[in-house]
Amino acid sequence: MESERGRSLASRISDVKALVKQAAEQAGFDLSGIAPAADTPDLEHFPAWIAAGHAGEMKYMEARDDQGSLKRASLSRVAPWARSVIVCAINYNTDKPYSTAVHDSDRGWISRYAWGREDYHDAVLRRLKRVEDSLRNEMPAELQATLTTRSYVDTGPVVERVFAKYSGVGWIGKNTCLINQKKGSWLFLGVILTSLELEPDLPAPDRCGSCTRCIEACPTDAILAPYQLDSNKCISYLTIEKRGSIPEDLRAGMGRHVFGCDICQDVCPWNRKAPASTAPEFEPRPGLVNPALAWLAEISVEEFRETFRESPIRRTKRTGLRRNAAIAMGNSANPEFLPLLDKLATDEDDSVAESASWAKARLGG
Ligand code: B12
Ligand code: SF4
Ligand code: SF4
Repeated sequence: MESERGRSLASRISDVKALVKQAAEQAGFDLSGIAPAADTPDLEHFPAWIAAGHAGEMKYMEARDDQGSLKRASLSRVAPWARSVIVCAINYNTDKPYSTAVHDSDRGWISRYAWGREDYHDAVLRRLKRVEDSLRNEMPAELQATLTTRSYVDTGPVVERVFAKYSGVGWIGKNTCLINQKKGSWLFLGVILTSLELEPDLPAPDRCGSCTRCIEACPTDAILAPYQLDSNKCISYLTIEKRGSIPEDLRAGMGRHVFGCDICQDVCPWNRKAPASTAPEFEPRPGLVNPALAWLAEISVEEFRETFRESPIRRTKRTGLRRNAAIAMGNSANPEFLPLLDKLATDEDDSVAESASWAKARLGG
């Protein structure tokens, strides 16, 4: 009798796995999978990455528990109750050309993840909550009583790509991005930690092979070796996360990037046939794909607040965006920016003024 009950519970849990996948699809995710909430060899690289200083000024990456161990290096430190990780991924690709494909020197480059109307954190979390709700509402009552779940998009102490790999959603490429064989790497990830012991999917095999395009294409040599990225050199970090001045030796390599960078994904052969997203939130907003640099450099406090109210671009703040626009003007080879840079060189914001002086000198002004 006891084993009969046990078997029935096991089969119910396997039904829950099917339920999860169905709920993820209904919530609008393109891919989903289940990973064990276990420590894996990939996570062993994390402490070395932190110790090498590759997180730069992103101090939240270094959060530690009471014993002084890095929280992100093991789920057992932050969620000892977790048994499985439900990984969901949504495509944010659009049919617009690469951000760097515009040759108009007046315009800057914003990476494609930030072209949409809504911040992806909100768009993905809302969908994860729907999956969580489906789990709660539709799973057998005896499982519900002990169910614990927690959803994260970026902000939790979880190295999401590692769990995405072990959930079969994709492999971690040499550019460190999570790539799916059919959808490419223009994917946002979200994870639901759960106390349910669900049968894991198989990890996705690495399909990078002998390719090294991303490493060669990176303008600032931020990919130190396959699978190893130094944030301090990455344009995405410099334009979004770095506060104050950007080191001078990296500015020329930034080109006209003003927010994020897509180059190591643009060159990836697995993105050649990447489909466009159907999620309305990620539809490009007019003006954001290749914004006018002069507009960004002179944007007022009110216009910044209004324009980027729900956009991930908020994160760099008005100061960061104007600083980035000044550097991009310096890299534009367009002397028409000189009068504007003259004005910006006396800006009340130090990092904007200093970047504008650098840009003037670079344009020969
Ligand atoms: C911090 C962070 C950044 C930092 C650092 C990036 C990085 N590579 O770590 C910066 C600001 C640079 C950044 C940039 C971008 N990010 Co980001 N970022 C994060 C965040 C919050 C944490 C990542 C992390 O834990 N890094 C720690 C390092 C150690 O992890 P890792 O590089 O992935 O390393 C793994 C392997 O490479 C390998 N490894 C590491 N060292 C070594 C050494 C050896 C010898 C070997 C063999 C392997 C190996 O094991 C590691 C795991 O331990 C995640 C969200 C999350 N909570 O996970 C989003 C996240 C990774 N970012 C995301 C995105 C979209 C981007 C950008 C594309 C945005 C843009 N267009 O500008 C770029 C991509 C740049 C790139 N090539 O990675 C997505 C990625 C989706 C995807 N398909 O991969 C995520 C998952 C956010 C999300 N929820 O969707 N990001
Ligand atoms: S996002 Fe840009 S700067 Fe960062 S590793 Fe990729 S190509 Fe290099
Ligand atoms: S460009 Fe090549 S090496 Fe880099 S992630 Fe794509 S397949 Fe892998």
